[in-house]
Amino acid sequence: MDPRQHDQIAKWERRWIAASGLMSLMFVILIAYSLATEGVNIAQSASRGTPQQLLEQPIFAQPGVRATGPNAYEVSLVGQAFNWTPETVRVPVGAEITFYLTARDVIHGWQVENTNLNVEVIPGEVSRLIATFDDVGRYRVSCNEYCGIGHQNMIGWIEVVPASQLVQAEGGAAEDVAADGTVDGAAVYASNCASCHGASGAGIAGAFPPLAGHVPDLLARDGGRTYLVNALLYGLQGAIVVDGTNYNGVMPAWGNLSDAQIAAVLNHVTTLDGSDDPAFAAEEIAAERGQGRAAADVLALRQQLAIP
Ligand code: HEC
Ligand SMILES: [Cu+2]
Repeated sequence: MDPRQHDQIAKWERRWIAASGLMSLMFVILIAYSLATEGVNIAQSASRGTPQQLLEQPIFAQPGVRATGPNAYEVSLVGQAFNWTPETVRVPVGAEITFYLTARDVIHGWQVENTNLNVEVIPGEVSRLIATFDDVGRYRVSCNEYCGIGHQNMIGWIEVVPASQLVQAEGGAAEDVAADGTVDGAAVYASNCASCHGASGAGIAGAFPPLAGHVPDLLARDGGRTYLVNALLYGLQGAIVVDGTNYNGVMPAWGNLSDAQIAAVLNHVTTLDGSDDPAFAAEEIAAERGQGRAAADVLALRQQLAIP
């Protein structure tokens, strides 16, 4: 064997080693550069518990924005398939914002586009993240961990406004309450229901039942009115058939919405196809609250409606 052949190989090997060394160096430089220009923002785990315990904490029972000091705010957010509660968060520019995030069902990812805010949102865990927005604007929040069939609709917003423009936010409800105190059912629907049932209530065959034209059918049956109120307050789980299509999914409970919001959204979904106003009243919702029903109990209520 010619020993020079080994030299030849060693030379190319050296070049490859140099090339990969150079690449590592480039990575280090790029990381240092992005740390210097973008900063680091790593979420911390603030507390743990069962998802239910965490959701019962005051900050998550009434998620939203609260002032905690001069130019300091606290924002609590709940992620669930397939939306963020509240959907829109309004905070002042330049203030220190502490975000607390948790999930109701599965793991979601909370990413504020074009910023370095990116947190994994985990059921049973509260993630804390501190941020300051230097520019006024409307920032889009998307879910970046695949969480189910409506994942791509899981969009939220952060509106960063001049401090003078900030009306003290009252939880997530402010958006759909008009100046005269009436609740806009279409706005409640757009924020909470459209991600699954579709903007026009057409649903997705096999996954999310249609509501337009179907809810008046449910309402017309004996017990239909009470059933609808319960489906909103306690959710619905189990096998159902709508217009000959099978569904066997889970609808989360909407008990975090106020009585007036639930009444308004029920009026909205009942009249999507131009049916008469069923005039659900907040008192009717209040009467069914606090019964501690489960989504499966609501299925039993539905079975009593004798749907063909
Ligand atoms: C996460 C997705 C999702 C969201 C958001 C959602 N739903 Fe549902 N909804 C479902 C699923 C899934 C079902 C069927 C459950 C089953 O298969 O048992 C359902 C069922 C229903 C039903 C009962 C239909 C029937 O035939 O009995 C009504 C009424 C309803 N939803 C209204 C609403 C309203 C109003 C909102 C907003 C406040 C809403 N839903 C938000 C997924 C969702
Ligand atoms: Cu998600």
